[in-house]
Amino acid sequence: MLVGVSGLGRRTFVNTLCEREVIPPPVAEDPEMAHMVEPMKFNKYETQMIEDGTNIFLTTVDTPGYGDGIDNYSCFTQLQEYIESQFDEVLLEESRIRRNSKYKDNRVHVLLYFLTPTGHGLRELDIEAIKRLGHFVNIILLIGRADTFTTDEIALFKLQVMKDVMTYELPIYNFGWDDESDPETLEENQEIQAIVPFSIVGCDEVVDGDYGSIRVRRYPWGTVEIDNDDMSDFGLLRYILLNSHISDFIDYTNNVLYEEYRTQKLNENKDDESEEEKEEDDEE
Ligand SMILES: Nc1nc2c(ncn2[C@@H]2O[C@H](COP(=O)(O)OP(=O)(O)OP(=O)(O)O)[C@@H](O)[C@H]2O)c(=O)[nH]1
Ligand SMILES: [Mg+2]
Repeated sequence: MLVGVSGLGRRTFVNTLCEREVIPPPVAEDPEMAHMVEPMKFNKYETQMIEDGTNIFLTTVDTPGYGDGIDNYSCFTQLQEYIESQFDEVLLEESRIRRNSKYKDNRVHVLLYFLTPTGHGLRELDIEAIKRLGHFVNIILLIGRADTFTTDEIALFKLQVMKDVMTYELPIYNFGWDDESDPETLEENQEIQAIVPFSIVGCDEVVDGDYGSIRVRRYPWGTVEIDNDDMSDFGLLRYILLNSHISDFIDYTNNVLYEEYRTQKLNENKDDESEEEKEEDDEE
């Protein structure tokens, strides 16, 4: 799932990630309607690709309209309801006597949260959203349009963002959560954790380089190579999302986040039932 205020490059990111047009370009806006704020939408796109010999079925949920209003609480509620409703579906499916073998798991395994490149750390909107959603979904922070920063500025911005994450105890996905994993994996994950939030630059065109084609974003004064680790974290994030951590995200969602939700839901139901019983007893 992609969440972030308008124009941070969500569409460009997904299309660069999948190397094809998963999300089509927006239709031109009618100037007469420009003053109208449209409600947030959930747009689903499905795509299939082969990564390192593995077939990947990727569903992308884009949420245009997020954070566009003056009051954005309804966005948080809508997002939470969307994510919870997928959990509820699994809960319902689990309780069926005859399970549907064709059942498709629609849970959101990763929420990519795009931060605005302000240079000022997190905004209230970001903090509130992460607080509300972080217990239901793996949130990964990205910095959209990261090419607006200089090398020093991006380092400082990342530091500020992580300081805010600590101060407000925000439940973002922690790559180093499993300290029982083997030392090599743990070290690797801790290194990744030190890079969060990922700086992202979306591809604009593909040019021929000395060793094959290079994906770039071209400016009047030079070009950014999207997959060059010195220029952005896109290449690393792509590897994490589609290769190294794909099963970690799915497992963490199922074994930790969903399990917590399930326990809480079942307890609530039990409380409701015992209250009903009590009321019945009182009536008698
Ligand atoms: N400078 C810069 N511009 C970018 C980057 N990625 C995308 N853009 C540009 O930003 C504009 C918006 O990009 P989209 O990918 O449509 O962004 P979006 O988040 O889907 O936007 P909305 O759907 O309008 O909310 C386009 O003009 C892109 O070319 C980036 O990494 N750097
Ligand atoms: Mg878009």
